[in-house]
Amino acid sequence: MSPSPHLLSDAEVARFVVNGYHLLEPDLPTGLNESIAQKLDALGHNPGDAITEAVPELWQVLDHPQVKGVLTSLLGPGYEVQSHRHWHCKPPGSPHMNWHQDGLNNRDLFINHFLGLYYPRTVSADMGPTIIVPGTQFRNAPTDRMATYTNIRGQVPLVVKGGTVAFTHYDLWHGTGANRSSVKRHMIKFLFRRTQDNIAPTWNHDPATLNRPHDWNQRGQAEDVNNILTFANPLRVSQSDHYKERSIRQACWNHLMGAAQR
Ligand SMILES: O=C(O)CCC(=O)C(=O)O
Repeated sequence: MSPSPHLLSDAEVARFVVNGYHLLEPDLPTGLNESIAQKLDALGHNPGDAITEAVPELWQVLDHPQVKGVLTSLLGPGYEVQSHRHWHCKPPGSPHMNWHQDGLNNRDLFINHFLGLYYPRTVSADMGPTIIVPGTQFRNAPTDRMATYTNIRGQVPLVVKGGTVAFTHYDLWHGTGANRSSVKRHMIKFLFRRTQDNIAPTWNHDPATLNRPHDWNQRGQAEDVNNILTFANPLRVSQSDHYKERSIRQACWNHLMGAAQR
């Protein structure tokens, strides 16, 4: 693919593989986020998949070049916006949601589908943010047990600016805080799917960044693929666990690079 200002870099793709999420603050037209939030405030019922008919302005988010850039980078240019979508409204006083993984417990070790969570209104810590656990996307856990876990090390509350889109791996562990504020927290969940295996990278790829030597000072903070895939350890797991994780990451990266086609 020829370089584009909206496609991700190698380091950003590698970080998605490792952490299972990527945050974007697209440069949306002035007033769009607030007008979407106000329309959602006024909705009397949840229209399910028809949320985009009730609030057609949501297409301006999905069609934004920066949003398309992330989707193209991670799923290829033929990605599909799936017909299922859902408005998650957390009104004031709503309780927390237990940890869970979406999907059917058949883990996808490659990046063949994922979610886009759009927050039209700024989410503060007391508004019931989505809480994700970076690095859990390749880890299966019994759903009933996971629901009893409490404060998981490494969790990240998505305390975000209005207009943020959080792209999250389908299997990332997540839940929410309680909404203790007096404001409705809105999130629209979209699903995206790959339709074709890559035959080459679909992001701004620079072959020169591959195979850099180990950087024992920067480790996972380094800005090249090799060091990110080798060292990053968002869950701070043990060394033997990390070895296993690394081989899954590498297979995922190779798949994105188009290795399956060669
Ligand atoms: O409302 C949220 O922030 C999270 C919703 C959720 O966990 C889900 O859609 O699976």
